[in-house]
Amino acid sequence: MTRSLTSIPFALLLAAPVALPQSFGPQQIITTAGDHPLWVSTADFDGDGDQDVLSVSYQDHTVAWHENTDGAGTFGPQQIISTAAQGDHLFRITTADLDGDGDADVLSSSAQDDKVA
Ligand SMILES: [Ca+2]
Ligand SMILES: [Ca+2]
Ligand SMILES: [Ca+2]
Repeated sequence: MTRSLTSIPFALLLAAPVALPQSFGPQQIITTAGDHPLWVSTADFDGDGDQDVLSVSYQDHTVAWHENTDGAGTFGPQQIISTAAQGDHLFRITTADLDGDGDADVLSSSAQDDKVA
């Protein structure tokens, strides 16, 4: 019997134990403050060791974050970082420490003003 090498990993994948799906609790609403929130990300924005939530809202061109106030998923009110994107085409955000100072910085892209900021 001839087997191609490409079929072996697939057979091993099928034989591997299958992890049971994680169960989740009920939906927890963090905010309804943004007008058409389009993208979210997480980072520790205040440096206290827990993950905070970053969001971008399409219609009000707002980048904002919510502090994880207890480290267990309770979030504070919207804290606006920027509304500088022109028009209503603010699309994506991500975070990284761009200046090497140890804190999370925010990157955004907005289509109408052709800007990455
Ligand atoms: Ca934090
Ligand atoms: Ca916190
Ligand atoms: Ca930084």
